[in-house]
Formats: sequence, structure tokens, C-alpha cells
Amino acid sequence: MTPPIMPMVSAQQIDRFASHGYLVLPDLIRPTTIQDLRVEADMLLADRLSRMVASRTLDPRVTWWRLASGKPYVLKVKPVVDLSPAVTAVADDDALRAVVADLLGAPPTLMDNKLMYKQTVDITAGWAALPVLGEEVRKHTDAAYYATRGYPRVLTVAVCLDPCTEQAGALRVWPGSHRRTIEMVPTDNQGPVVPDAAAPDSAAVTLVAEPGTVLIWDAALVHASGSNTSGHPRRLLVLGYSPAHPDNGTAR
Ligand SMILES: O=C(O)CCC(=O)C(=O)O
Repeated sequence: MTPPIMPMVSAQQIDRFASHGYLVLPDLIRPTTIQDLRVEADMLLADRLSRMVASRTLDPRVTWWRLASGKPYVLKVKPVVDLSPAVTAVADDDALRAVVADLLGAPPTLMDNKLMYKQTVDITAGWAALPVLGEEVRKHTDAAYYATRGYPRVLTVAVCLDPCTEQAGALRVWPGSHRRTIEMVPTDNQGPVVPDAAAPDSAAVTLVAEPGTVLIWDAALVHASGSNTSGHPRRLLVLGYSPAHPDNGTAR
């Protein structure tokens, strides 16, 4: 039997997470698990798209639009934990949960899950009235959205399925922004976004990461990502965890 990977969060990493709002943990997920996730992510997307095309009905799990080129573009499928045994295995992974528990200061409960695809798809989508938008995930935080759903404290965990290079649209974060009150302005199609003045590009850190790396950030941290011009997929499995006991871990 393969021994479990033991979590390695030091007191220094916990302090850094509290001050900066994010942590990068390379090699936390095994290569075989990443390969299982990739296969299931491909199958799952192909299945959702083929059902939509066959029924000419929008799937509420799939967030997609059209790029200016006219190509359909899939941002994410949510939820996925009920569709993929590989996702369930990662969401329940003891080592991952131990890390999240250390950072939350409480046992974690999974409260959100999605696969971020950020990729164009070759399907017949003329029947679908899709908005035309760009590839960029604009600057935002998720804390207010989660708070209105009853989760005042959330840690977001992103498992990198593919190389997350700058060219592939790696995640960008604004260190320490989770400790400030951040202005959000509404948009027509992409939810509330953070204006540049509140999160200047010059203050961003790009989290370039290999497959198997786990990125963890406080849901109140400003984050964003650009277009994927690498020609390769840049998928993330994104899991949201909140303290199992709401009275624990609410202080930042
Ligand atoms: O996949 C990405 O690049 C962005 C993910 C994100 O913004 C989120 O999960 O809130």
C-alpha cells in the first residue's frame, strides 16, 4: 500500500497565510491522482456538452460564453463532486484536509466545488444565446458571495491539474488584500469586480505552479487570472472549505 503524503504546514506557513492570505504547496497531490482527475475532467466536460447539444438545453452546471472570435468558451462546471469519484477522493483526502484544518483552526467542511476549465470547445452552439466576453477572470474576492450563503469564513483550495504558467493564465493574487475592506463594483455578466485602484497590477503576485501543486487562499483575498495563450489546458479543481463549527475560525 502507498503510504499517505503527510501534511507539512509549519507554524511559519500558518503565520504567512494569516498575513499574506495565500499559500503554495507543491507536490501535495500524487501524479497518479492528478492523472485520474485529468481523465475525469475531460470525460465530465465531454458528457455535459454532448447532453446540452443533444437536448439544446442549457446545463446549469456549465458556465460558458462566446469569445469575440465566436468560439464557445467554458469557464467552469459546478458542482462536480457528485459526478466524479476522483474529485470526491481529493476533497476527502486526509492530508489535504489536515492542511486546511491547520489553516482554518477548525475541522473543515466542503461547501463549494468546481472544475475551472477556461478553454474553448468545439461544439455546435448556434442554438445557445451566449454573451460575448473575454477569457480573463477579473479581479474579485469570493468572501461576500459566500457570506450571503451562510459561510463567513472560507478557504479556497485549488489543485493544479496542468502546468499553471504565466502564459497559461496562472492565478494572480494581491497579498494582504484579505485584511482590507475591498470595494467591489457590479458588472453586467461577470459579477462584482475589484477596481484597479484597489488592486493595482504592480502589487500582484503570479502563482506559477506545476501539476499536483495546491494553491490555498482566503476567500477574501483579491485574485484574478488572464487568458490562456499556451495552447495547453490550465485546469484547476477548486474546493471551498469552511469551519465545521461556525463559531470556530471566523476571526481573520
Ligand atoms: O481559475 C481561475 O483562474 C480563477 C479561479 C477563481 O477565480 C475562483 O475560483 O474564484
